[in-house]
Amino acid sequence: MEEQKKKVILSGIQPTGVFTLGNYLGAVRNWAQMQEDFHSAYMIADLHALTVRQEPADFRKRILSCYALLLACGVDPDKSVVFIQSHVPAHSQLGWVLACNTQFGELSRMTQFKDKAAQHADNINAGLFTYPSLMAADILLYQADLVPVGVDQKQHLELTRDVASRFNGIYGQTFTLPEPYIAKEAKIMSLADPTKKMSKSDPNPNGCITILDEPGAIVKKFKRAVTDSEMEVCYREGKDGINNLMTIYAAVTGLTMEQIAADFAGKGYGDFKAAVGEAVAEHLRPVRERYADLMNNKDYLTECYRKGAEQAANISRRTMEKVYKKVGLLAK
Ligand code: ATP
Ligand code: LTN
Repeated sequence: MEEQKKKVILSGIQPTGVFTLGNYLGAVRNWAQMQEDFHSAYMIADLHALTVRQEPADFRKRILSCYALLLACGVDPDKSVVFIQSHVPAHSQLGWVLACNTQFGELSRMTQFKDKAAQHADNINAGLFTYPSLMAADILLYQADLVPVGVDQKQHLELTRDVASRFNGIYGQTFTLPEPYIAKEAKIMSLADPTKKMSKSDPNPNGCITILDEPGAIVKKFKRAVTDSEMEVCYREGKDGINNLMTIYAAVTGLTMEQIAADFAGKGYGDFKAAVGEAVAEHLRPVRERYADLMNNKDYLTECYRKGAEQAANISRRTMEKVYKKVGLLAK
């Protein structure tokens, strides 16, 4: 691909816990693949995670370990700008300007806000409500063309486009309108309840595979996965549990749904679940090993996130200066 034709991508993940198999297959794995063909920037969305109460000492450690997880998943600081959101003040600065250009009614419709408000009824803070304006700032600062995310973030992307095009309409062309890039594995479901998304913050540990789980634990969780009362391994409406396991198996082996159905024809769910568990454990082994190496080399991690912050600040400065000027703030 010619250098000047490369599109720009940006995405982020909150340091709210160890990444799940859902985060990995639905988002982070694709980030590593996409960095070859795009100008890419990836960030740890630590400011977003503050919308939920965090224990400070724990949180500080988790931000670093999530940064290491990104690299362990194949995101390469020599190919992408890999940074921590709070290290680049332009995110907060543009977040404020965009919050002043986002309507109360628009934010009230966000399903992530409604879900999180229900989960944390004792802390429905203003940041949780204005979260999408900050996310819009993350994306628009880099003039991103594409944003690789799981399907649960599609609504935030639509809001980002609405805010950007309204801003462009009022102040003149300022922001590129970003498109969501949604993977096939856009929604990996909980193993304990296949009607619910697999999530870092699921209180039921059996529902969720983290990318650092030991092979034995992975195999055990898949053995316990909720399925149905039939016996046929095939992808069909109504078979939520089996559909989810087939999606996961296809994602880690590269097989098609037809090949999987043929391979397991006449075999029971027990064999299939064991095969999925083993394939996932094997697939994640190098990620876990790379993570352990990186956590033994904190100086390298520090060097990487400092370099990332500097690169991100340089790219975002141009947009920020343009925005302050367009809205009529007085230059220093
Ligand atoms: P939390 O439990 O803290 O809300 P989360 O597990 O939903 O977190 P995020 O940090 O909100 O994860 O999401 C990071 C990325 O992973 C996003 O692009 C999101 O769309 C994607 N993602 C999250 N869960 C899944 C899933 N189950 N399947 C596919 N993609 C997912
Ligand atoms: N809101 C996202 C995390 C996130 C993000 C972003 C994703 C913060 N800023 C910018 C894409 C682009 C989430 O909860 N998964």
